[in-house]
Amino acid sequence: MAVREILEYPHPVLREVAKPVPRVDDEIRRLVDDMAETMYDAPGVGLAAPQIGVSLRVFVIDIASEDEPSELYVFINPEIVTTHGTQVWNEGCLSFPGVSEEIKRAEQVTVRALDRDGNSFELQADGLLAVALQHENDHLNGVLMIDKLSALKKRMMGRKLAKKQKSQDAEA
Ligand code: GNR
Ligand code: NI
Repeated sequence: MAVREILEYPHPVLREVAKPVPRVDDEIRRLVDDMAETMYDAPGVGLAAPQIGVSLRVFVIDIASEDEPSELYVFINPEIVTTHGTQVWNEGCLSFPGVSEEIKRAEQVTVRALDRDGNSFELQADGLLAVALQHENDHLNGVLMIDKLSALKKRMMGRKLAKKQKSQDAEA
């Protein structure tokens, strides 16, 4: 297992539509293990394969808080099959370090996917788990949280990111 580098916006891999996993084999299980380790190291509540430069339809989620035992969910070739309602959550993204914005999403989702052993399962989620599922599923389609913002918030975030880039360039 290894902690992998997390790609940041505007890395072009983050904009690709990820490809389905043809077969859940040991190589995919190694990828999943690296993703889990990278997510826990960050730390984050989820991580999608494109964020470590792998354009495959895989993500991991663990929404357990620090005082709870960890509960890792693995999603391979996920499909959101139903959604209900709306909710707003203050979201962050490891590919946009230091920024967070309120984003509107479905309140409840049902997702179907393959697990680490290649077995199909279905999960119904609400609250933060539903938010994380939709956030990670977006990553597989090259959709980023900045795309979900109003024009005004998008401009503000664009300015924030440009300012950060400028100070990083000054450091380098
Ligand atoms: O760590 C993360 N926190 C988070 C908080 C609210 C809504 C979504 C997320 S996902 C994010 C990790 C990440 O960037 N996953 O792609
Ligand atoms: Ni993200």
